[in-house]
Amino acid sequence: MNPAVADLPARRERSTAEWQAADAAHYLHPFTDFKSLANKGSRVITRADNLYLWDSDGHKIFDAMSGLWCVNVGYGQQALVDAATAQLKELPFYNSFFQTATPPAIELAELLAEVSPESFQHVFFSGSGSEGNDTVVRMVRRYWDLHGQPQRQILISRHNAYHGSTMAGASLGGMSDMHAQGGLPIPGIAHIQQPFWFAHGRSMSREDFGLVAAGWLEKKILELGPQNVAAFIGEPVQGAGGVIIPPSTYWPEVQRICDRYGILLVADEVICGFGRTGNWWGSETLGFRPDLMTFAKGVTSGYIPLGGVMVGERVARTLIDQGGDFNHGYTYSGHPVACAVGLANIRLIQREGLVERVRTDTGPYLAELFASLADHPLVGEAQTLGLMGALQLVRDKSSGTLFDPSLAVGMVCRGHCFGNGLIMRAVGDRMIIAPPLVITRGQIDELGQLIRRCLDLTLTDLRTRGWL
Ligand code: PXG
Repeated sequence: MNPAVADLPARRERSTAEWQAADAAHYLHPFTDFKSLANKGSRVITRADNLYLWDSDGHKIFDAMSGLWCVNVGYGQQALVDAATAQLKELPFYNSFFQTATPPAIELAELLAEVSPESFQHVFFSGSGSEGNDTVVRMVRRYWDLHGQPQRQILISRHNAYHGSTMAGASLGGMSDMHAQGGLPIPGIAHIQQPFWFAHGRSMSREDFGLVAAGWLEKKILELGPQNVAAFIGEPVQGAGGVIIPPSTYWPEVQRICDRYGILLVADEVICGFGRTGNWWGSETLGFRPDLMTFAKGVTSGYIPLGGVMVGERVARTLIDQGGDFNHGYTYSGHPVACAVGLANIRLIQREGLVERVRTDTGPYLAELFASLADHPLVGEAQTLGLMGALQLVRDKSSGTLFDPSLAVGMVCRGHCFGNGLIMRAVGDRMIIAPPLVITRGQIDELGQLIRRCLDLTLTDLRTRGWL
């Protein structure tokens, strides 16, 4: 070993209080009220294996969120560690800017084409999902420039969508709290309502509502002028927005509308990609054929940052055949270590048959569990698709009446989950999960027991507070 490395001090073991003090003194966390976290103290996660995390007090936690929707193969996969280690030794970095490339980036591009629908033969790498969506904005505008329609600038997205936190990503996203800071959205982005049946469509059947919600896209296109619209972007299933699973009629109708006006269709597959919905891509499960697909997270199971855009033939042919320089890219586009981990990750998913397992075994089994949780007095709607699930908490089950949002009932439930060793997220009053794809039937049973216990504790708590 390099003597300089041997001399490095090992990481100092610290108590939770010491970690929290140092954290509060120096570390600004994403999407966080810094002052309130500093007063409360972070939960410090120190290690992980399979589906489980341990915190600095030694508590074991069932991670039903796969880190942040990304650890698809679960924690502790030696093949990914070995791939990173070998690549770090051989070639830790080289760029792809000046007519150079590295073997892992080339091989990963090849493998991504293999696991994608036939029309996707090319990829543009980024370092994250947000950067991937910045690439999308630049790429679709470049596409229309090359087609002699530079006025086609506008990308249409949806309220309550999440497309990242860069200027373009946050603008494409439909989170009002994000738009409220920093002068967003940037020009050339328009939003329509989301296809959220429970919130916006309960007066009609899901299928009818799906067509109505897709119709909002057509209405917006006509309002803006089809000649000005570059693309429509959406997550096949909205993740951060609360696992909003659209009616089956929605995406095929969106496809028809985009085709009708020649508008590019972009699937943000950052959460849905790499097996989450039971196919390699969420758009395959939801029945549409995008022109571009943004990915990140599951491409490396979160072991190392990597993202990108799968570029379908329609756009690729234009960029390649008529293009000239595309003046866009990141230092870490095609980072060799990240790509080596991506390769090991995808090969592992293939070898273990995880995508098929989600589609034919664990996905349907999770659906059965959620169907059984639907009888709980707090649950107004229980939905899953593959290994994503949402429980809508309601004040009155028979009428589906929601709680007053200011009570933040979802956070009460989340508190009980945390206290009982379960990470389940709250988005408003929707409790959501997206466990690693390696989850077994036995672990789904374990998850079911934990969720039911936390729902029961929440019910008792709400009654004690007089909120029910
Ligand atoms: N698109 C989608 C669909 C995402 O879910 C991004 C883009 C941005 O990716 P990066 O790698 O730039 O973060 C995401 C990220 C949440 C939460 O609260 C979700 C994400 C990120 C942070 C929090 O569920 N998704």
